[in-house]
Amino acid sequence: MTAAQQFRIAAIPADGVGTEVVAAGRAVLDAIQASSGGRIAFDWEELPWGSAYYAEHGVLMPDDGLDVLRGKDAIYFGAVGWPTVPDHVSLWGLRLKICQGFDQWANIRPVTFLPGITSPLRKADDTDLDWVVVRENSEGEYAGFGGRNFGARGEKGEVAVQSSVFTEVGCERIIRFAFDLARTRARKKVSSVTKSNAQQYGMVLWDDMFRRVAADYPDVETESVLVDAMSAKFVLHPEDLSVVVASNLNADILSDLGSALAGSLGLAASANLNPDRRYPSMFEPVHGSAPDIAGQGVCNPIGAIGSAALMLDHLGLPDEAKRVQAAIEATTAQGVRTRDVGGTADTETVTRAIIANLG
Ligand code: GGG
Repeated sequence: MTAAQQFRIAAIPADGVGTEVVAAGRAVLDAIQASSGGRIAFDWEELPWGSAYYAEHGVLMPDDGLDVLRGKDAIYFGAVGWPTVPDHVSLWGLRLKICQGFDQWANIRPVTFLPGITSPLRKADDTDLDWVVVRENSEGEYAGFGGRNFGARGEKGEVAVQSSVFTEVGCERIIRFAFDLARTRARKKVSSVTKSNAQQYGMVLWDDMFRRVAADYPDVETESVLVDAMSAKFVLHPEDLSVVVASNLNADILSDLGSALAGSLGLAASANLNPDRRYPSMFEPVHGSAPDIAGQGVCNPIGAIGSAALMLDHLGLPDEAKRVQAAIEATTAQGVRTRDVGGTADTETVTRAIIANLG
């Protein structure tokens, strides 16, 4: 018998429904391991980081947290954010610390239309919508440069400055990534999104880089669209989309719009990739911690389970990734759905159905 392939994975459920959906994803991965005939072994380390950890330690993760994660093959993340901690503190203290600390510069967010789920966009003759938002994940509006001056000029004198940073290297690598991805898809097209009429420095550099990189990919269709017009296009002409590449903030907003159009934010999976593979990549649902429904066992686990499929693919297990994605599709087609997508099933029922559908 050949030795099992071992994968060291850190689980960081973090806050709110993050704990519920990571448990669901782990149950699916346990089933993949169990059905592999000893071929695959996931070696988990679950880390208790997040807003509860902050209440005890004053930080979202320990100072040596990146060292703890460094030797892992992947990180499986839930969601961060809880009403007891200011949102910018929790985001910067955990998710962004990991994404930026490990140079996970490519955030892939597929917009997937699942069978049996009503979408405001789906028409009877139009069942094969799917596109991917590629989010620049290391700089742009999330560079973290700025400051606040607390009223140095007296009453109502406060000033806050937040600077975006666009670098030639940062723009080129994410745009090139988008073109390489487009070449693997049926529709070979990249739509670049900026607001470069108003953001006349950084986003004009982005547009310049887009034109330069596009010249290396004459077989790929291109378009440059302003973010406001792209929001309308998501709704009015989604059939014209394949790969959409945008800066950190614009892509974050567009991917939420895309997943809502596909039926629910709870469905959307994502991968934060360090494509150079010097550091571990991180896989997480697009959604946040949803304090309004946390702890009730009713959240949608599909975004997290889809993220587990992306992780399997990244780990070199494409057949297992396809099995998980097919099981998700079989489950929604059977009408086993949480309430955000019109069903009555709870998180556990959907998870069990996906496991049963692994085949
Ligand atoms: N699982 C994704 C997550 O936890 N998101 C929390 C959030 O507030 N994200 C904002 C962002 O990353 O831009």
